Amino acid sequence: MPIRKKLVQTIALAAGVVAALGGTVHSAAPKTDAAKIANAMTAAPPAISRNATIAEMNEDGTMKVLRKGTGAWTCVPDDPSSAGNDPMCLDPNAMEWLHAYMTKAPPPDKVGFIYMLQGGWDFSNVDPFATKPDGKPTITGPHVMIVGPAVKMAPGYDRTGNGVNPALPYVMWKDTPYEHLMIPVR
Ligand SMILES: [Cu+2]
Repeated sequence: MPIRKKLVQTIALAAGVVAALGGTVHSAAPKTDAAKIANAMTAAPPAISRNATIAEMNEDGTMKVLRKGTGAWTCVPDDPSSAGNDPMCLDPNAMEWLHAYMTKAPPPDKVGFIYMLQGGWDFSNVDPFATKPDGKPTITGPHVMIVGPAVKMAPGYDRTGNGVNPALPYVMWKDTPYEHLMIPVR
């Protein structure tokens, strides 16, 4: 998953980590509302993101709507505090899940679905609230996510945690309330 606390230290740290890994620093995070909307729309197929509401997530879990949509989906632009480009599009249940995560509340007992077709970048595969690395960051390519407590009942997915092969389907944040399936699509 995505969205971390937008701490200045985190940005500095992420930049340092990525530089240390030989990657490029994520300096292309969208700045204007128009750029944020365009970025958010790349998370899902156009048929979905075209009509989606585009909203930024504030640190306290509230939303700032950048564009009101007519469809059921919400797309969120890249989180500038993480090193990767990681916009996402969420169905209504997944929005409730994300809000629960942002406010550290128990997620609703619903199944939600999220597109992350630009991929994801996470400090930790085991700690939902990590703001610094506890190993190598988990860098996942284009994927979709299934979220909600029911995910615990889906057997057969890799629960390695840190060091997982993110090219294959796996469980992120296992044994936490925010455990979810990461399913690569390319
Ligand atoms: Cu993800």
